[in-house]
Amino acid sequence: SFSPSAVLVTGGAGFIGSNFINHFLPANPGCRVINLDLLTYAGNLRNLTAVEQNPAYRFVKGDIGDAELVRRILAEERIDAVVHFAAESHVDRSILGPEIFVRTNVLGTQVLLEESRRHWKSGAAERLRFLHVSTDEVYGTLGETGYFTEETPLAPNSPYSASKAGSDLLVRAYNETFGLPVLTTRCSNNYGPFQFPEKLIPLMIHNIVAGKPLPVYGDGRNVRDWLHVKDHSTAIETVLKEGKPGEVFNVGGNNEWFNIDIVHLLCDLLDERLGRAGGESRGLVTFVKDRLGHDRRYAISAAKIKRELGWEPSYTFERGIAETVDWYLANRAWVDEVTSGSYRDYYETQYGGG
Ligand code: NAD
Ligand code: TDX
Repeated sequence: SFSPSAVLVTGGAGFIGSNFINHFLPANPGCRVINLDLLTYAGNLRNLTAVEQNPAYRFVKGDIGDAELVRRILAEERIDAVVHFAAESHVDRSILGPEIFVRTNVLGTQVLLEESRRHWKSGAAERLRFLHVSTDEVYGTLGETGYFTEETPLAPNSPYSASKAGSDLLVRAYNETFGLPVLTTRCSNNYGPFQFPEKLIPLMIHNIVAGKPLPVYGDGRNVRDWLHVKDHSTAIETVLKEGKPGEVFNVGGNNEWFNIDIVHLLCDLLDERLGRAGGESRGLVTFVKDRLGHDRRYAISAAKIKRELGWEPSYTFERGIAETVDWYLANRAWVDEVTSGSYRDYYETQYGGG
């Protein structure tokens, strides 16, 4: 098993990256974590107050596409593992403006790979591992049956997923061509604390609390598989330490839901907590124009990671979603902060006011 001594985490101020650092740092005493994040609209240092005083933690504000900066961090910090989260991550934004998705997700990943390869070749980190955090969306869409496996051909349908697939293929090529010890994880939809309220679950929680319309795309019968972000973090840690370089691991929760059922569940949980009459918030549901290229169903087989590495999710959805709702209710200040400013412009463009 591989135990790193200094991990470069990219995108560690975002939703999953911050949850990963908050989990990994206390769980791995003796290992330093350097968080490189550009602090785009999606990055928030308030996600990291639990670790900011930890002497084993350091934050660097910067772009993964800045080769010189990346080179300096890898050398100065004697990095022996890279865990790569940094990306543009929202499908709807990729439809409004694809260019930044290619720049960050494809070109940014290539710079990180190239600098990691040089660092590794220089002998500074013989046992370097590069873990690329990807998504089930690279496999495209499923009909009513079947599952994505690691052998499913890539067939991305949105600019977001196409840019992630591009990065996955570069990661693969750096392993095949240069032998760089890479690992790729492809996870299903995450939920949990610190998720930006542009994504389905926190957006709906936010709107229910505010009594605003709940915009459900199309017929609401698209299917997603939901995994608690802490379970994603333990999967990444497991793959980093135990995975065989060159391999891909799917990660999922075996927890498929129609979007409309998730929205109804959130309505009911919040009616209870806000002292509203049963069914009251469901009245806010509004079916709106479908997302362009909207993938119908994602479902992932996580059989390989379970079989080979023994990883399994620990949260039941019932517990995870209730805790998440309670977290958002207890952290109104966090939500207010991230939904001010540029978020308002995005919301206006995507949903037309409100
Ligand atoms: P997020 O949008 O919440 O966070 C992304 C982070 O990357 C932000 O902190 C942002 O500031 C940073 N970033 C963006 N561009 C950067 C750049 N050029 N240089 C440095 N930092 C930059 O995203 P997330 O939901 O936490 O997703 C993290 C990763 O996990 C992404 O690669 C995403 O594709 C993947 N993923 C997400 C999900 C999901 O359900 N959210 C599921 C599977 C995989
Ligand atoms: O307002 C909405 N109404 C709605 O019906 C929003 C924001 C979403 N939806 C639907 C679209 C999807 O079918 O809900 C589903 C989930 O949407 P998102 O939260 O935007 O997630 P998704 O498009 O499935 O992508 C997510 O999972 C895979 C992450 O954003 C990606 O980063 C990850 O790779």
